[in-house]
Amino acid sequence: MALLPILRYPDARLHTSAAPVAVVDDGIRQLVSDMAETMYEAPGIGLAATQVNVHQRVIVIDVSEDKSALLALINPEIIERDGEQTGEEGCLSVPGIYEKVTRAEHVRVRALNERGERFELDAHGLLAVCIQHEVDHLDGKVFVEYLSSLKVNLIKRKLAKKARITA
Ligand code: K1U
Ligand code: ZN
Repeated sequence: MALLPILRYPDARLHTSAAPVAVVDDGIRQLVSDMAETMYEAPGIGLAATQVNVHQRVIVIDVSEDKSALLALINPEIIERDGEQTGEEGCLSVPGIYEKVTRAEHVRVRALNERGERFELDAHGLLAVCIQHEVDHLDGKVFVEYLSSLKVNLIKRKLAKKARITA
C-alpha cells in the first residue's frame, strides 16, 4: 500500500486524456489499492488515476458514510445520462474550492471491475455526480472548467496565493 501525491490545479498534466487499460493485471489492482488509500486519507469520495499522474482509465469512488462501499471502475463509459441536478463540488486537485455545477441526475456506466469482468451500474444523486466528475478527470477536464473564466481566474489567484504562503 502507498499514498500517492495528488496533482494540484493548474498543473498541465491534469489535462491529459487517459488511455484505456489493456489488461486488468496485478499492476492495475495495486494502482486501485493505492488510489483507494490515497482517497480515504485525503479525505475524499472519489479519485481518478489522472490526479495521481497515472494516465490510465481507472477511478475509485466511495460515497458511503463509513467508507464501506469502495467502487473501482476501470475503462468506465457513461452509456446513458438523464435529468439534471445542481450541487456543490469539490476536488482534491483544487483544495479548498467548492462551487456549484449542473450535471445529469442519473447515469448508467459500463466498466470493468478489479477482476477484469464487465458490469453496468445505475447511479443517481451524489454517486452519479462523482462518476461524472471522475470520468471528466480521465478526459483531462477539471470541474472548474464548467465555471466562468472570471471565476476560474479568481480560483487560480487564490490557489497561487495559498501555494506562496505554504511554500
Ligand atoms: O475527484 C476528486 O477530486 C475527489 C472529489 C470528488 C467529488 C466531490 C464532490 C462532488 C463531486 C466529486 C472529492 O472527494 S472532494 C472532497 C469531498 O467532497 C469530501 C471530503 C470528505 C468528506 C466528504 C466529501
Ligand atoms: Zn476532482
